[in-house]
Amino acid sequence: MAYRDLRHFIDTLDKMGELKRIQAPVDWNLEISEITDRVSKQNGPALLFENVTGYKIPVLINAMGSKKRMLAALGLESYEDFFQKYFELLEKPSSMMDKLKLLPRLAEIAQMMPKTVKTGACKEVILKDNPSLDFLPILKCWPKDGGRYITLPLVFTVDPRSGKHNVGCYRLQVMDSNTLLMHWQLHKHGAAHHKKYMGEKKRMEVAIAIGCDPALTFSAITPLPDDLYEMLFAGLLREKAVEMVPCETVDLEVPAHAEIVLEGFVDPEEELRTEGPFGDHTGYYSLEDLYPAFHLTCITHRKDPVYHTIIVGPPPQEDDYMGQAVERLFLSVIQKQFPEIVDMHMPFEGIFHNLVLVSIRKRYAGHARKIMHGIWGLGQAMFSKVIVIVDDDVDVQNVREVAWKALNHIDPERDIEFVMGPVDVLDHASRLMGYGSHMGVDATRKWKEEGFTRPWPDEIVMSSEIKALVTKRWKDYGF
Ligand SMILES: Cc1cc2nc3c(=O)[nH]c(=O)nc-3n(C[C@H](O)[C@H](O)[C@H](O)COP(=O)(O)O)c2cc1C
Ligand SMILES: [Mn+2]
Repeated sequence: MAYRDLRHFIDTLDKMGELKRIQAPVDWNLEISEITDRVSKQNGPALLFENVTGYKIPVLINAMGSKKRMLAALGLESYEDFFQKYFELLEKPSSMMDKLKLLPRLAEIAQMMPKTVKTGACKEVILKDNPSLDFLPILKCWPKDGGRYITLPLVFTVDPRSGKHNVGCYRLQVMDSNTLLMHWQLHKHGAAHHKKYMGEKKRMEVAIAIGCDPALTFSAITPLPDDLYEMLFAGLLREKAVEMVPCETVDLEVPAHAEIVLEGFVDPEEELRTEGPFGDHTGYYSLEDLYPAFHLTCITHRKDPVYHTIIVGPPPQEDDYMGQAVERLFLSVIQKQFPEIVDMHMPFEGIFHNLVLVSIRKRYAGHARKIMHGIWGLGQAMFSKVIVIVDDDVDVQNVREVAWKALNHIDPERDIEFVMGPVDVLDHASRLMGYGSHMGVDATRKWKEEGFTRPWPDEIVMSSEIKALVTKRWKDYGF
């Protein structure tokens, strides 16, 4: 199912009883942030602040801040089966009939490709003369933040060589009424594009959409492979093409139903500027660093736009549910590569990739280590800081069970492996920014083929007859 736009999703949240409208006047400066943080720590609803002091535009926040709302945002009942219908298309059809059956499915998928339309609601107001960001209720999230940040933008860029499009969600620091800083980190596709423009000394056009169908916003945060266009992925999620409109002042397209669109450019000749600090999803401030400036050339928006934003900070928060959706959706994709993986879990406290718990069906000596290295080689999973591999009798969704069994099963000197590699730019402990160590823990049972010759003890389990008897007699005991 597809939402037409963000307000269609807001209406749906309202009908689900998952939206709280707040009419009391609130300040963009830290107040909305503190309210939202408290609400998200209490598993509270999505919030629509309708009266932000000094602004006419309402602020939507915490819209995807629970598993229920995140699933609703993607129009899914569960994450686990989502890719299955696409995998079927990749399997070799066994007969001519099977082949023929696939044709309509392929035609359906062709219908999900992004589609250019002439115009859309995002063009209701077009501001080209001295456009200014001043009408937007952009938040300052945390006390030591370097300024106000647009935290949930969809940033559209094009590779100057291949012409391929990308969308990433990269926070934008407001410098003044028409300048933003582009926080695309080193390993991200936006940064790769920027590097090419710098190399060729070419002006880099950028378009930013704020407030879209949440399937589009989610696609912008999803770690997709290079050159896989996020708007195509969004089309697959919503099973309907994303309608795109050409921008006014740059040669890019943006979602036709966006609430607000910012157009502009990055000048390759200009020096990078200091961005940050920013209270980040690690629960710490990310430090200052150098990022390029974006110069605004045009704003288009709806007549009565909604400003969609998010705060990140100590978990649990809204972005954890986005991370969980990525984990659950992409498990089946990872299992295509590594069918021996039974389950995978990144607990919220591990901020996505600091702790990855994986259970496997172990078939050969060294199998756990092969999986660790496989994960370190997969896209943004390269950031995985600590990977713990357990056998398939461990439920990785149960962190207590993992801790109990893994800690019993390891001989640390033998079972822990350190490797060097790229680390997340936000990792404040690594020896260098973006480069450091990773730890793999092989917490599987050790085999004689791995040099372990002592007997391995059985796990304690009561016999089923006695269990049944005690269950039956429970009341007799006086409990
Ligand atoms: C709320 C939120 C804010 C984010 N902010 C940034 C950011 O400022 N810079 C960044 O590089 N990635 C940020 N990310 C992660 C990227 O959106 C994510 O890595 C995405 O895959 C990037 O797209 P790309 O792979 O096309 O570069 C953020 C993610 C979320 C959920
Ligand atoms: Mn990308």
